[in-house]
Amino acid sequence: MSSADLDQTAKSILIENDQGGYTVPTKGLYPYQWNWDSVFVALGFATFDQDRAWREIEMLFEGQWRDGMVPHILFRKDDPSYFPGPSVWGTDGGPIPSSGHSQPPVAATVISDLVDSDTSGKALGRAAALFPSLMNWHRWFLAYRDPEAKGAMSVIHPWESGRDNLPDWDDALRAVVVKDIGPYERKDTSHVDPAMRPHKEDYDRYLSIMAACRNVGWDPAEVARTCPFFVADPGVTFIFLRASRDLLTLAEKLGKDAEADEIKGWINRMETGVKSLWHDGLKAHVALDRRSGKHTDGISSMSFLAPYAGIADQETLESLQGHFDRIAEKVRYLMPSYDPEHTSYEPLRYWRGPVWAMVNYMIARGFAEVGDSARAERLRNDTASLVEASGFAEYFSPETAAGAGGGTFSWTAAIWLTWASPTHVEQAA
Ligand code: 9WN
Repeated sequence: MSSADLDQTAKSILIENDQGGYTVPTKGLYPYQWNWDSVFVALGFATFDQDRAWREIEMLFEGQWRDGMVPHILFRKDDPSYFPGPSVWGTDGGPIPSSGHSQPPVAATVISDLVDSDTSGKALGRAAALFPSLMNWHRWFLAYRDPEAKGAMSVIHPWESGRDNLPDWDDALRAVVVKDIGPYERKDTSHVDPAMRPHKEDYDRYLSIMAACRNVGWDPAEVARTCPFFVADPGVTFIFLRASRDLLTLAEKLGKDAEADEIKGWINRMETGVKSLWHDGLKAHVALDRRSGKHTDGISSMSFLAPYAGIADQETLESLQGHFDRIAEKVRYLMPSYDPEHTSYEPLRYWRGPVWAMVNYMIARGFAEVGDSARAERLRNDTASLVEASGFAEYFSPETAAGAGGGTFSWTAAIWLTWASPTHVEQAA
């Protein structure tokens, strides 16, 4: 298929997955609105319909909880093809039935991008309307995912990281006692090959964490204090830090001086705190289990988001470039979600090895911003090759380019349109 045909297919996927203002990640497997999926999807819509791009994010924020949290799933209508649905979550924090935790906060960054690429003259007004909600969401992260102000964001559930079965969570997850879950029936493995999904032992613990949080009524302070899973994640930390910098730019554009000062304080806190995730042996940022105090021992794709977050001192940058080149010797397509030289690496099992288009986009953006255009281009070319080989899959084998997980996937289509498509590159040149 030519690039122009793929552009057309990508647009059709977004339009097909549109539910009237919000987009499902893919039909069947994920029939609801997911948080960070929607935000990346907005970038795709923005390439041909800016109004629709804003609508996607506005509809996401319609589900914001009273405490500021923006949930990871909004259950606008019940759909039996997904488990766990709203009744299992048992939440009551916001105006729309939802899950009980959040997802990586990419929204401020994408909103700032939409303002920069605006041709309608309406973007700054729409950003201004969302600005207080963005502030409250970021404050919520600081209060409840970094309650001791250590300057690194934790997740209370692997799903909150967006990287469900990443090997980084293995030890912390094994420490979760399986209880209060009863019998349950998974739906994901009826849509997708079970070999590409998490194991049952993982799901037992995903549900046990939910049960523990339900038992404290999803009260955010209680969740932070008692949740059996509480792990500082370099992915969410870097994305939050980057988003806070973009929120600062937005605050300045909107003349919000007090908020701008407040955000500068957050950035200082994160720039200092992120050092606690540095692993001296690996020379990269890794996860840190706050309950056990232990660092994990592997490099994930989001370790490469340091430059994206503005952490680009010489030691970090040179070390990441070294890891990048080492990994490029081991697999054909970058960036595998986990180090292919680690014993936990599995090329087709979800977040234990496969390549994800939107992660490549963020890593490449950071590398390009610090002047490493060669590695940024390598990521763009690999992403394009994966889509050309296997279409708009959920994720891809870094070894064979085989597409895996769900098909006709919204964020893969969106990332193609906004960044990976050779057509887009020609237009941008
Ligand atoms: C749980 C929708 C979501 C993504 C996540 C991805 C996967 C869900 C699941 O799908 O997670 O949130 O049921 O597996 O890991 O990043 O947002 O595409």
